[in-house]
Amino acid sequence: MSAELDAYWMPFTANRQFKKAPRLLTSASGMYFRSDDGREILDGVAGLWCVNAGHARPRIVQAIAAQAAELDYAPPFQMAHPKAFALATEVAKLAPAGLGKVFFTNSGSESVETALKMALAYHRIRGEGQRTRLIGRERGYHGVNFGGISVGGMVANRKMFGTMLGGVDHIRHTHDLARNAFSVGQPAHGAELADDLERLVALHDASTIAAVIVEPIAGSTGVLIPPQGYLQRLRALCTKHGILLIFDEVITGFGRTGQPFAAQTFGVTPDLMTVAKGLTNGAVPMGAVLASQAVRDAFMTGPENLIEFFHGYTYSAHPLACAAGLATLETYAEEGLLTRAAELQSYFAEALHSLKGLPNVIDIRNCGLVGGVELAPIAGAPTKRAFDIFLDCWQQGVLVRTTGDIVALSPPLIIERAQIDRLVDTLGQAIRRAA
Ligand code: PXG
Ligand code: PLP
Repeated sequence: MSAELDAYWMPFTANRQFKKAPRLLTSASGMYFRSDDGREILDGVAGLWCVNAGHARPRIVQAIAAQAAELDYAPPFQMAHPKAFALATEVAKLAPAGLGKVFFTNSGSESVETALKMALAYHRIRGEGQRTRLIGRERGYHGVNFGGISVGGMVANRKMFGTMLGGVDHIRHTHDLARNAFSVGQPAHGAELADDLERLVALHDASTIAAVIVEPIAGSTGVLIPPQGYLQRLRALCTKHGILLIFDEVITGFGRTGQPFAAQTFGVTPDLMTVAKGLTNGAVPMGAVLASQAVRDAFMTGPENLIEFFHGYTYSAHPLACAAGLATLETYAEEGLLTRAAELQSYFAEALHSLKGLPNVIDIRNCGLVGGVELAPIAGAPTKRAFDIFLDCWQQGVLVRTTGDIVALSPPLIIERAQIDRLVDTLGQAIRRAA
């Protein structure tokens, strides 16, 4: 391993393997990265599900540069700067009706921790402090901090880290290849899986449960689209039992599903929503929790001179992030990007589902501009088939993402039809070669 690669301990990476054959990106513009060996790489995953408007968009670049010169930093506790209010107002305009109170963080993981704490404090303030349980879902991904891995349901993210948060439980996941393989859009079967919450209510009693957190579409765990009627049923059960419903829209937010948020696409409104990624087009780290009026108002009941919510980060509502966020939302609006996935979804679905019948393809899933292709693992070598396909695509100049033996696609929302064709063709060739 060369010495200059050694100091950097890379996240979620096979470090030793990577450093033997590094994949380095040195610049980016629009739909493309450039690699250190001068190749153009079509971005099939919006960086990491975040660069929804494409790379290095001039309005965003200029906004960040100007902000750094004008006001580089402002303390966010008992102080503020104008763009924090402006961005919160713009985010609230896009949000599902009633979710207009915006608390800023610096990542999806921080948004999740913030939402979980908000839920616990909300119940306590209202005199229901016995509601301390947090419910997640199997195969959920809610970032990597302790709250998020506790409610999360991916074993690799959990098994090394002890007992995590106490009092957490999980409802079943919705992945069902036997009934739903190769569904186009939302699968038909599985709404009844939401009733698994009744099992946990029967076990723990509703009066002990603070919140349920789910991703409307589970992204990291392999693009699991909610069965028809499932989210509606989960919403109804939470309402019935006085449990807050949290949607983790870190991946699905900002146009991925054809509406600004998946809550709007699926017609189900949670009490709290976590976002990040597309909020700033990935250009500056930022996340947020969107809270309902009722949740926010519950906090505004004590003496006015006291801090209502003992929570925040040094970099909450960072000026560079706010400037990037405002410019990002302007870019989305100017180009109609937050609904562009709805226009492209049938073309994208048709292209993706054309891979049905290729060797080892056992399922294909899609919604808006997110797609998943599930492969039969190589016996005795789980994840290898998908990783080989990822490497093959990289060599062919296309960036995809894998999780387990699932290939995920989530291109920037500016993608053109010909680029969808190239993305899917390259993936198809790689799948054939990996047979
Ligand atoms: N919640 C959800 C639903 C996410 O998808 C997070 C929280 C955490 O966000 P931060 O910003 O702390 O990473 C995420 C992040 C992948 C992949 O390829 C997905 C994420 C992160 C890294 C890789 O599936 N999602
Ligand atoms: N650790 C120490 C010692 C700190 O002083 C702080 C913040 O002041 C933190 C951690 C938290 O850092 P951040 O606010 O960037 O999350």
